Amino acid sequence: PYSILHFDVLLLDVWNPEDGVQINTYHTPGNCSRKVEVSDYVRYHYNGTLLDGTLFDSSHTRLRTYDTYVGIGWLIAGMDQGLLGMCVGERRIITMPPSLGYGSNGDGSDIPGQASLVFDVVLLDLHNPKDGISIDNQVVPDNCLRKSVAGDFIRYHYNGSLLDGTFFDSSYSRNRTYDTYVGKGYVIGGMDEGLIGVCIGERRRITIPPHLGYGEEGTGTKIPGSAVLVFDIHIIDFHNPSDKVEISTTYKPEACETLTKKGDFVKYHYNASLMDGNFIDSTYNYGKTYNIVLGANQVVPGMEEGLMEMCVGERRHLVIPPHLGYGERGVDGEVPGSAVLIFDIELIEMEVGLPDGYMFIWNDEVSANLFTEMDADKDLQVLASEFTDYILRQVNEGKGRLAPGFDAYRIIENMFSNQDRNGDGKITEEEFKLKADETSHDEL
Ligand SMILES: [Ca+2]
Ligand SMILES: [Ca+2]
Repeated sequence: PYSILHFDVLLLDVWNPEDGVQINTYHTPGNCSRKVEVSDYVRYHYNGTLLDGTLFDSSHTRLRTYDTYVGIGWLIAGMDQGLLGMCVGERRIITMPPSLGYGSNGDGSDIPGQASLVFDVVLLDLHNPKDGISIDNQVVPDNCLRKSVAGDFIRYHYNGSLLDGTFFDSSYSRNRTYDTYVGKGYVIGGMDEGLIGVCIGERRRITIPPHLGYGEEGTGTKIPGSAVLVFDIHIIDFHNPSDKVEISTTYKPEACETLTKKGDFVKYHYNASLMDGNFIDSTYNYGKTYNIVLGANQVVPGMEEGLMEMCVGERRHLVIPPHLGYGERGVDGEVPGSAVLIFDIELIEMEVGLPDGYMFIWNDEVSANLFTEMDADKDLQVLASEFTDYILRQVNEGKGRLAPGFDAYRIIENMFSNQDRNGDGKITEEEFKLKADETSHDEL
C-alpha cells in the first residue's frame, strides 16, 4: 500500500473502431489524365510500417513493384480503398485501422494483431483490362492526302516510356527509323492498331495497355510485366507494296508535242528528298543535267516511268515507293532502306531515240553498193577502220543515225563484230552477204 507506481509508457498504436482509411497525398503529379477506379490494375511501390514507424514490408527492398487489381478484394480492405482515386506518379500515405488491415490476428509474422498500418505508396502504372489503346497529342500535317491502312509499310521514329515516365527505348538513339508492315502482327497489338490511320509526318502518342503490349511477362530488362507502354511516334513515311509512282505535272510548256519514249536520250535536272523533307541530292548543285537513255535501266524503275511521255521544259513531282526506287537496302549513306522518295524533275533536253532494238538506222535508202563503198582501198576486205570511218561519215552527212546516249565507237565496234563472222578483224563480201540475208532488221 501507499507505494507509488511509475509507468513508463510508450504509445505504439491508437485507433478507434469508427476509423476509416486516412489518405494523405504529399505529391501530386503535374498531369493526371486518369485516376484509379474499382477493377483497375495497378503497379506501385510501397513501404509498410506500423504506426510507431517499424517497417514490416517494402516493395522497394524486393526491387519490384506490387502489381494487383484494386477494389475487388485482392488486397486488404484498407488498400482496396486507399488506392482509389490515385494518379500515376502520385505519392500518398494510406493509414488504416486493423479492421481494414490484418485484424485482431495480424499476418502471423511481422504484423501484430490489432495493428494500424501505414503505407507510403507511389503509383507507377495503371490500366484496366477493358482498355484499348489511346491516342493523344496528335499533330497532323495540313497536307495529309492519305492515311495508313493495314498492309502498309511504315517508317517511324519513336520514344518509348512507361507510364511513370521511365524511358525504355528510342529509335532516335539508334539514329534509324523503325520500319514495319502494319496490321499484320509484326509488332505488338497496340502498335499495330495505333499505326493505322496515320498521315505521313504525323506525330501521336500511343498508350498501350499490357494485354496489347508485352503482357504479364514484360520483355527485356526495361519493360516490366503488366506495364502500360507510352510511345511518342513520328511517322516519316509509308507506302503500300502495290503503290505505283505518283506523277504530277507542276509545269507544262505551251508547246508540248514531242513526248519522251523508250530509247530517247534525255537530259534532266532533279531535286531528290525524303518524305520528311530531308534533302538527298540535286543536280542543280553540280551545275549539270543527269543524262540517260530511257528504258535502258540506267535509273530506278520509278524514275524511268516518271520521265516517260514528258516534253522538254516540263516539270514533274514524283513520289517513288521503295520497290520502284532503292528498295529495302537503300543507298549507303544517302537513301535509307525502304524509303519513299520525292523527285522534282525538269526535262531540259531530249534526243529522239531509234526504234526499239536498233542502234543504227539509215535515214534514206540503203546504198546498193554498200560493201564497195565501205572498202575504201578496194582490197575486197573491210577493216574496222574502214567500217568506222564509213559509218561516222554517214552519220555526219545525215544519212544515218546512231542511237543517242551511247558511245558511238562502242556501237560501231559491235556492228563490225556482228558482220565479221569469223572474227579475223575484217569483213569479206561473203560475210557481208551472209549477215544481210539472215536478219530481217539488221542495222546495215
Ligand atoms: Ca579494204
Ligand atoms: Ca572476217
